[in-house]
Amino acid sequence: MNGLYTALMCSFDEQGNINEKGLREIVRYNIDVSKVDGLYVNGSTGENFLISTEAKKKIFDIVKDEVGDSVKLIGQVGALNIDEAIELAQYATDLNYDAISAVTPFYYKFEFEEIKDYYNTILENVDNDLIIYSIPALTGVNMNLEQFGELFQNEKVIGVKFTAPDFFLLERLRHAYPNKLIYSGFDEMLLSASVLNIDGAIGSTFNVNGQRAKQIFELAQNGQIEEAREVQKVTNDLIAEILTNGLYQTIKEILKYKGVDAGFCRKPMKTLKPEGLAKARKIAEKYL
Ligand code: HMN
Repeated sequence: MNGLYTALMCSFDEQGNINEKGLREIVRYNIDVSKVDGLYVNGSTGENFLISTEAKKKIFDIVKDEVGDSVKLIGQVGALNIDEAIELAQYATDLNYDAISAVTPFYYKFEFEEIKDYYNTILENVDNDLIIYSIPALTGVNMNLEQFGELFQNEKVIGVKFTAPDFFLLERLRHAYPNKLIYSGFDEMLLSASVLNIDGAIGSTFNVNGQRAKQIFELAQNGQIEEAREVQKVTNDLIAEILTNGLYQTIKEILKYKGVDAGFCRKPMKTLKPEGLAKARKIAEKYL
């Protein structure tokens, strides 16, 4: 399960329906051009929290059908409705997803014991491994070293997607739990995380910048830090421009520039205006 995983985008039409042809093209681009090691399906980047349970299942189906066994698949199933999380976990498991992942429950201020119970309850109901999805900036859930350790006591919890700029905690986690998988979640910090000996990374910008991300990760693993820094510099120039123009919208426009029918984002996400579209095209021409 090591390596680079794209946090997969989904193509939607202007009404917000899944564009199956476009989704398959995004999958193919990631596998054939970016050559990533796996896909993280129905994460934030897949606009998972904006779509119905049926749509989530349909995306799991289409992606598995397109991928077969060619790369690893992690299915994100986390939901505030725990019954939905269990249903999706069982669904992805039946489709032979290699692992599931679940975001920490958010919105309500859950106590840690409640968060632990959420993970253990999902896992009592599904025969698969799970990767915790920790993204404090979006969920407000900050867990410390000991709390991660408590979650890791369940042997079906095989790792964490660590999307936080806390390198002290990341370093502590790495040394405390050498047998758990740690994936870095912020693409702009990939090199900094890689030197701490992470097992892989999961990122949205890998949809278009997967080749550079792989280089950064592999160069860092080989100790070629100076070379890795240069690739991270170009990557961060690209990410900075994407972030100021609209993250998911701009990635979709770059994919379209590469001939991939990436469609639109679902409301309430914005649609790019002509200036934003022009800017996205400039970014694509400059970096890809
Ligand atoms: C997912 O769940 O879709 C991703 O794994 C999330 C991933 O960590 C991305 N975070 C968000 O989009 C909030 C990053 O790739 C991020 O987009 C990137 O580092 C730019 O900031």
